[in-house]
Amino acid sequence: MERFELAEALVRQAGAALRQARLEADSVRCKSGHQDLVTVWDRKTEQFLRKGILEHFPADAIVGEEYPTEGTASQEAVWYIDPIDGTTNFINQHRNYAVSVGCWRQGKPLFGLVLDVEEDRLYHARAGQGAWCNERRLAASRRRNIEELLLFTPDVLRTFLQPAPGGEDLLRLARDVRAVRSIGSVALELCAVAGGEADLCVATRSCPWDHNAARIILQEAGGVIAALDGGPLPLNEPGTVLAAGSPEALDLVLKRYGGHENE
Ligand code: 2AM
Ligand code: CA
Repeated sequence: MERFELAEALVRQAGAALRQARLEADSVRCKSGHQDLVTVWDRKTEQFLRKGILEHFPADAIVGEEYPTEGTASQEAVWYIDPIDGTTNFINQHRNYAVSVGCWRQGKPLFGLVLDVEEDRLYHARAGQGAWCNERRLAASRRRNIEELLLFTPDVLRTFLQPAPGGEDLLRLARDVRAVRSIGSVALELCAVAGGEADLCVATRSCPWDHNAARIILQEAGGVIAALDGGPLPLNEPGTVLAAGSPEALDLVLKRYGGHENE
């Protein structure tokens, strides 16, 4: 079995189990605080994905949210997995959460899969082959007028009121765009940009397992993703992610609101 096929089978199985999952009060734990949560299902699902991947591809490396990295970046393929992206939604809403699996080889994208579990929508892309939501081809937005853009962010409070260095002008951006919306899952937010439902996304403190699958989908849909200063988004470090439907829209935002003012 190829890596992509394996990944799709594992993600769909993980999604089916999560749809059936019912949380007991004692299966939720705080990590760094009461707004940073993990459940037994995050752990179980990540174990399931890791086991399935390593059974078929024992020499691959795995970077996931809940367990230490297995292998090193020099290995043939590196998998970035988030068993539940949007854990808070999983707990409180039982919707708007995703299983996210991205695979890279020597720093180059192979494929990304993001399953919107409750909607049973699989966003998927293989490098060079376009981006899809189930069987529907995705195309990112071409809008370029700031006042027409819809800005998605998974964390309204921190993004605008406690901005990361260089993000001090994001509140002005939020006032200038058509509206700000929040799903609460970095992966689903980036897929919304890939599908043209959002024009921009800014996510502070995003981790490699949050965005490395969806960024492949976004790029295959014609969108762009960068660090907040406009530089390339690192593959293996957390940071603020800025995504747009087109290079022109990203440039516009960076010029007018970026940490490194070009005007
Ligand atoms: P998670 O559900 O996998 O933790 C919502 O805040 C979005 O930000 C989610 O995609 C969430 O991913 C992500 N996120 C990652 N690290 C976070 C942190 N330390 N605190 C809050 N959200 C975090
Ligand atoms: Ca997670």
